[in-house]
Amino acid sequence: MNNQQGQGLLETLRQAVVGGDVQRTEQLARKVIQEGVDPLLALEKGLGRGIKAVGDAFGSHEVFLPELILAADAMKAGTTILVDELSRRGLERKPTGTVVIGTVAGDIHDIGKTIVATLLAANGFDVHDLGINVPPDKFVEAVSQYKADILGLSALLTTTMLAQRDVLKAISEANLRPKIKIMVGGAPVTAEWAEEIGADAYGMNAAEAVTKAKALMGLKP
Ligand code: B12
Repeated sequence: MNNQQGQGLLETLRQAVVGGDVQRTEQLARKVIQEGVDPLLALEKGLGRGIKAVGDAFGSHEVFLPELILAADAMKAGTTILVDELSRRGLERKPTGTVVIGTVAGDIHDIGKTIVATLLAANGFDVHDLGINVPPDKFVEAVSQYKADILGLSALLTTTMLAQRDVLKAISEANLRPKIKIMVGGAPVTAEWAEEIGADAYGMNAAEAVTKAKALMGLKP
């Protein structure tokens, strides 16, 4: 498949998510793998662009919650196929570090967090994904249990960004702060916010999350 056909496939993938068409999104995600298009590119430039367009339309009241839910279902279905492929490709690597990751309390968005977790695993990290709506004490427990090197906190709502700060506080109170590097992300999160709450790194997307995680481990990108 040449570059132009690849771009065309990414555009059809974007449209399938916008249309909330689960079956078509799954078919196209399989086609991405068969045709040798980079799954990460398809996640970000195909599925990701689609869901962001619907999110923006939802924000400006051009579409309503049922359409957003359908688009999210299509996005998740396509993500599962591409993420499985990324995991399969990363299987033979040696662990480069241990990561605990989750979406903070009050927040149920998990598509971006799951992509980050998968890409970290595909890059050799041993990843423990705690899921969504995770309270601070669960993060503390998991960091000790798995002797994690890095803690990743995802938040997609401006209100739940505050819960990232609560987790940092709980980690300090449990005297774990010197042992762990903390990385934050999610659409409303910025590098300035990361600095304000005393996190060690901010990742804008899954690729940057991997680069930053490697840097936190003292490894080359
Ligand atoms: C899909 C979606 C949903 C789905 C979630 C499905 C799921 N399983 O995740 C559903 C329909 C359930 C949903 C529900 C709601 N949603 Co919603 N949702 C979205 C939407 C459209 C896309 C999010 C997404 O998946 N993006 C695609 C992924 C790939 O991108 P990402 O999440 O940003 O992740 C990337 C980076 O941020 C980064 N990253 C993410 N996590 C981490 C973690 C680390 C450690 C690092 C380093 C990096 C990193 O890497 C990822 C990969 O590149 C956004 C719009 C938007 N523009 O973000 C609204 C949005 C986030 N939702 C919004 C709202 C308001 C809600 C609801 C409150 C709606 C309601 N009235 O009920 C509920 C919230 C429920 C709750 N308590 O959490 C608002 C938030 C407004 C705000 N600023 O607070 C947004 C911005 C829509 C809008 N424009 O109004 N939502």
